[in-house]
Amino acid sequence: MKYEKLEKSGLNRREFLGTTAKLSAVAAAGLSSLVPSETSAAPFGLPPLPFAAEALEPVISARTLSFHYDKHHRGYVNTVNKLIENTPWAAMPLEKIIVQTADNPETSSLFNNAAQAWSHAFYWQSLRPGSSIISATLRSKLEASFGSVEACKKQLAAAAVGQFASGWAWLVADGQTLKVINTPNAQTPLTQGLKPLLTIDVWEHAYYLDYQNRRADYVSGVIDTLLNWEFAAENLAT
Ligand code: MN3
Repeated sequence: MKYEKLEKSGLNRREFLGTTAKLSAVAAAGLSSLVPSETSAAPFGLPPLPFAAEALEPVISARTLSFHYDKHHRGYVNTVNKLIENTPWAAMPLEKIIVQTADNPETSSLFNNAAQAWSHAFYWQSLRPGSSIISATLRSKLEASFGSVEACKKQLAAAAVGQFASGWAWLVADGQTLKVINTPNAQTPLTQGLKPLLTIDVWEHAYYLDYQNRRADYVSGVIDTLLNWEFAAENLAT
């Protein structure tokens, strides 16, 4: 997410300026960031949803979206805040916490919750109601990497449907090449030196109320009608 999105998300100017210094290292690394809360005791706030709860219907119901955002996403953010309280992690941006706690059994709980907090904020931005235009720059990158936009969508669907049990499907930039990958559980491309452009949550909580075991129907609905290609282009340009 970019700074203008922080402003739109309701931070006042003082809060916005306060976050800027904290985020500059993250921005320099070309990574997106959650919205840190400057006003509460806990460092990270739950970023506002970029759309109304019913905006993604009929592909994702308001009921699914409300549980997913208000219970699951909020739960991850709250747990991160509890785990980092009075520790050196409290001074770090979320991305740094994720990278520093990865692959260490002693910090697996913090890693899992921090990565899930980050990935959900990124997932909401990856979706949008209504039509989404693929920019000429992004389209040429997609065509160079996959052959066509349709071929990219097919790979994304295969990754999302094929991810065994819980996880995520991602469109990422690996240097100049775009790739589709999937990650299990809370794993994220951030720890693999890859730049995320879009993601699809394929944990059962993302679709089970609406689709039960029919993950493929949820995935095709998201890919065909909800992916935010403008967000992908912004991430690519960052
Ligand atoms: Mn989820």
